[in-house]
Amino acid sequence: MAKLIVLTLLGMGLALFKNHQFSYQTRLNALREVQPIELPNCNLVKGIETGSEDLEILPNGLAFISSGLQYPGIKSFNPNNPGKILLMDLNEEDPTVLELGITGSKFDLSSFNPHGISTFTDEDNAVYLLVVNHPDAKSTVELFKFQEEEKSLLHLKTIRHKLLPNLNDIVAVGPEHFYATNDHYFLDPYLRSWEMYLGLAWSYVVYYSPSEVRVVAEGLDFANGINISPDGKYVYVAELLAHKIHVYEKHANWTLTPLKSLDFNTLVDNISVDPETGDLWVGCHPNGMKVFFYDSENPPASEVYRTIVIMFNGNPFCLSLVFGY
Ligand SMILES: *[C@@H]1O[C@H](CO)[C@@H](O)[C@H](O)[C@H]1NC(C)=O
Ligand SMILES: *[C@@H]1O[C@H](CO)[C@@H](O)[C@H](O)[C@H]1NC(C)=O
Ligand SMILES: [Ca+2]
Ligand SMILES: [Ca+2]
Repeated sequence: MAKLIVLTLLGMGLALFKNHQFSYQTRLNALREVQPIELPNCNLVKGIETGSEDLEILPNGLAFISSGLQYPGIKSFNPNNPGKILLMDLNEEDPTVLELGITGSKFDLSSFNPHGISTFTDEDNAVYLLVVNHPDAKSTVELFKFQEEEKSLLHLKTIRHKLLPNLNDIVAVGPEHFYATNDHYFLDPYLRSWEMYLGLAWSYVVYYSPSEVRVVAEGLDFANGINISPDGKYVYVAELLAHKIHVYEKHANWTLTPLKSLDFNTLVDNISVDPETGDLWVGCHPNGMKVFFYDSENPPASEVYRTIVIMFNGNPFCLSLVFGY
């Protein structure tokens, strides 16, 4: 009898494990393969050998690029050097990148590890760049003022908070006000890997301002890119391992209510919003297994989706279509 029970429990355990293994593969989209596509108007921008994690374009055509991220579990092309913020002028015929100098006495350049970025322009046309930073595996938001003449960033402030433990991306809604995604719940590397492996979906979104900080969305399986519609009414959050983009309605008190979700067959990462049409341009990883288990012989691909946003009775009704690989 005892043997039968042991055997049954073992069988149940194994079935659960196989089931879990299957859902883990599904979450990573491990079986997806893509073929390269020729894009005639696509040019390699030289001078960004250390990767580009996020990109933000100002209305005047100046683009900020965050480069050199070191992130636990992801292959780094820049293991021994600090990261940087690059500037690119898209008005130029053949745009090149320039590394922005950073000024401000209190900022530690040697541990700079920039991740998601966002800009905010105030009524005096001062441009603020908010940067998720991971100095020594911690999470902070660095607030800079862009000095266009000097082509530099003046460091104003470092923001830390217990509700901002595992930041990935931010979207600024004021000079010191933003929504941010935490891609994990746990800080401890061991607990973080179990959290991801088990698919606990404890990742969440926070609203931060100097006077108020609160969780505005939760229950996400690796919250990643975040952005806002041009009219400021909707917030978009990419849920990497559920292959979804969630559309939230933003209220005057900064809380969010879920409106709808879009399904993709890819791991959705950073989201850019077209300032004129409101369409979403989404940077994605077709196969997460290849991202988390990097092999230079069989490198992970990436792809871009354009999601056309159509308003219907005042609500965003979305249609998603693939743009290219
Ligand atoms: C989006 O993020 C991924 C990595 O997380 C990166 O490979 C890609 O270049 C980023 N895309 C943009 C447009 O920032
Ligand atoms: C925020 O505003 C929304 C919509 O008006 C309301 O439903 C919600 O209860 C408010 N929440 C808080 C915490 O004030
Ligand atoms: Ca961003
Ligand atoms: Ca990201």
